[in-house]
Amino acid sequence: MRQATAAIMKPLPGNLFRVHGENAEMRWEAMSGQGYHTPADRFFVRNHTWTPRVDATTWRLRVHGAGVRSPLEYGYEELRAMPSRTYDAAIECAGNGRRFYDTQQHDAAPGTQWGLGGIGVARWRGVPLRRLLKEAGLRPEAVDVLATGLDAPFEEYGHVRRPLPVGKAMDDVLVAYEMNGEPLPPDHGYPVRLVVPGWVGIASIKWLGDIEVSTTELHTPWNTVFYPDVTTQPVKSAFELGWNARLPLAGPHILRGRSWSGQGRIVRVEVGFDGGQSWHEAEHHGRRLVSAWLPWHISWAPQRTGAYELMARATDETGATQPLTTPRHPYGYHFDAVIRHPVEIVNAW
Ligand SMILES: Nc1nc2c(c(=O)[nH]1)N[C@H]1C(S)=C(S)[C@@H](COP(=O)(O)O)O[C@H]1N2
Ligand SMILES: [Mo]
Repeated sequence: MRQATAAIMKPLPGNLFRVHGENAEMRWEAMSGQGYHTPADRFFVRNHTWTPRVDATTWRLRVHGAGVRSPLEYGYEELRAMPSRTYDAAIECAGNGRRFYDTQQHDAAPGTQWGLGGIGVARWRGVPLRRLLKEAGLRPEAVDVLATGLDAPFEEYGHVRRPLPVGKAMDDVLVAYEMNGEPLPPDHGYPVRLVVPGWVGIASIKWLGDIEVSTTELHTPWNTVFYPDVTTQPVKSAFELGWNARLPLAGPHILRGRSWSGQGRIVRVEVGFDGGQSWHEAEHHGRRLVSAWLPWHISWAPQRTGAYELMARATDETGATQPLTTPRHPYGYHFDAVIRHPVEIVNAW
């Protein structure tokens, strides 16, 4: 048996990550003092099996199926030589925040007990999937675009693979080979992965090996047994603070955080310091126009020592806002309720 953390190649220092089996969650305090993007050394990893070693010099990407007129194959250098697009996008696991079904709503959902660290935002560069589909002669009858990973088969279900509706595939999906200006790291899909903005992380297939375009709806375990009926991500917010962080009474403190939604830009963030009895509007800075995440900050001058629950609630441009409790979900996906983040105010360090 491989050791659980042997599923991931990069170092997983305890101050940056919490390891759950084959997966590693980012600790939110690791974003404190960072810029807009999540550096690769602290970007969460979600692996069904383990990170494969793929040789880019022999790697080929096939685009084929009944939905295209002329099947095509691309090598790594060919892809890199094509006109590229670069943009900021979040990748977030559908199960991000699952632990709070248990700890906040006393209704535990089975599966990896992610806190809020199953998300990261990177600057991705690659070729629009639209371009490859057009080059292969996309037919008007095309329905689904099935991306398959080159990682080892998962249990009896085979290679990780999930169909995307052709409408999304032709919209803003990237066939990405760069993350934050560097070739993709092995754990994040080297040499090439999909990046599917706004959608659940499973859509962003890593170690991309094959793209099949169908003229009928496709079914794989990854849209039937796992992750059925989930597409866009709801609104969420996090503080760039450790869980149970200790802060000195001498303030005021500038509390920082980020909010995001798969449905549109964040337009408002409110913060509560007293368990949600009153709300104060946070200030946004930079990047308002990007639909990845919105950094914000707010000043807080606590008047007494002791335990507090910090809360942050965001609203996106569609009007979707974070509720105080979220309906039970059979798979524990999409926990979008406001998180009660415990901190302790102390007299001295
Ligand atoms: N081939 C392959 N692609 C995959 C996965 C996987 O295990 N194998 N995991 C998916 C899931 S569930 C998520 S949330 C994201 C995580 O991307 P990351 O590990 O780069 O953060 O990759 C997706 N793509
Ligand atoms: Mo995921």
